[in-house]
Amino acid sequence: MTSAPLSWSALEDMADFSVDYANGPTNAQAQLRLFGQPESAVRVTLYRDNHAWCPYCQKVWLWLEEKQVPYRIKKVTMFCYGDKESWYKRKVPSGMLPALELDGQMITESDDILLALESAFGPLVWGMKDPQVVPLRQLERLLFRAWCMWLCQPVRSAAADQRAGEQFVGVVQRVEQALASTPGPFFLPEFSTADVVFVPYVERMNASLYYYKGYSLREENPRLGDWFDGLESRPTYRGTQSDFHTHVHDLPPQMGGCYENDLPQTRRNQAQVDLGPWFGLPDVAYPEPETSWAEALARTLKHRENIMKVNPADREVIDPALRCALTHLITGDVCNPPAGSDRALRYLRDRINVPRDMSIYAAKRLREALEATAALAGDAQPDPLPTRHRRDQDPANFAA
Ligand SMILES: N[C@@H](CCC(=O)N[C@@H](CS)C(=O)NCC(=O)O)C(=O)O
Repeated sequence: MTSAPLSWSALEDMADFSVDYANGPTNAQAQLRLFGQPESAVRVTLYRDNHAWCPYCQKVWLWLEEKQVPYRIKKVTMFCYGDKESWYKRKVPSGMLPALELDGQMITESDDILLALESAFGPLVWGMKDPQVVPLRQLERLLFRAWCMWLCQPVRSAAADQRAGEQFVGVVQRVEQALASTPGPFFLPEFSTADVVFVPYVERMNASLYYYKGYSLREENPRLGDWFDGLESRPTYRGTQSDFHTHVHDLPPQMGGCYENDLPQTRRNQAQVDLGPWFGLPDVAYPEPETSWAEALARTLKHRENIMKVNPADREVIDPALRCALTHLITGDVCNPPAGSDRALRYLRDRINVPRDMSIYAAKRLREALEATAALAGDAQPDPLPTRHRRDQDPANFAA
């Protein structure tokens, strides 16, 4: 069915989605997490980056969620997308993230933060210095270095790229063996610190190698596949989980560059991550919740003024075009956007961030609706996303 775009207020009426930020499941929007306890129980403040791009922040965030330690969240800008807040530089002169305040004492360095949290609240089953965890932490660093050698060095030749890939896969085999040594999906018999330590970078490896090297870590390695499935059975992990599109475009400025090879598989993977279809990518495998359409709608409506303000198209174009895309998202009806709105809708498509803006399936639904609506107007693509910085994402432009 073809229909006219719904008004903002009609769309509001259909956005039936709400979250208990403080006591509900893990979410990226909360500024206070209580887990059913009174606010007076809060001893911890976590300083993490605005966009949930910082891997070391994810490690501490996931740990706090798993242990259900009540905490406050203060968000800080990373150098690659904006200016560091002066109040934060007074607390942490280097500006580095994450930082944590525990009973008024500031701690930096994610490993030191976890050690301090373990002293105050007990370990997450097996702690950072447990003799079973220490060699796994070393293995994680080995994997990290092999990943950097492959991804973050300019590709000198196809043979050199292949060798770096083989070296990485060699370390992955050791990770597979470590995972195979326990019956369940995790590194030790229960989900623990060891898993938390692997999560941030293995999630980023899965995304970046798929896109830049045509290599699917999650699909090629059965134990890691089970490990990802095990993570996704946990609402804590789901709340911090990002997607391929977000990571492959947030990593280059953070890592100082990500270098692609020119395998046909790489080209195919890049086309799917950038242009869709986004369903079927190996960045998520748990079943889609029924709420993803409503979540995508509600989250977009909440920020629609800023979304339209930063869009390169004029208000007269982006306003009806965005309403068309949201009408299509929530009703399934075809809604023709104004001429010239294809680039504007795809500009937004490229900037949906998971989990900052919404959860992984909601983002896929929104990207699909934006792309389907843009395609009715034409095939114009926006400029590619920048790779040296992401000032297009400067939170200052999105302030209320
Ligand atoms: N060894 C540190 C590394 C932390 C780190 O490298 N943080 C990066 C972000 S992932 C950072 O704060 N960079 C400054 C910035 O981007 O603003 C830790 O484990 O906490």
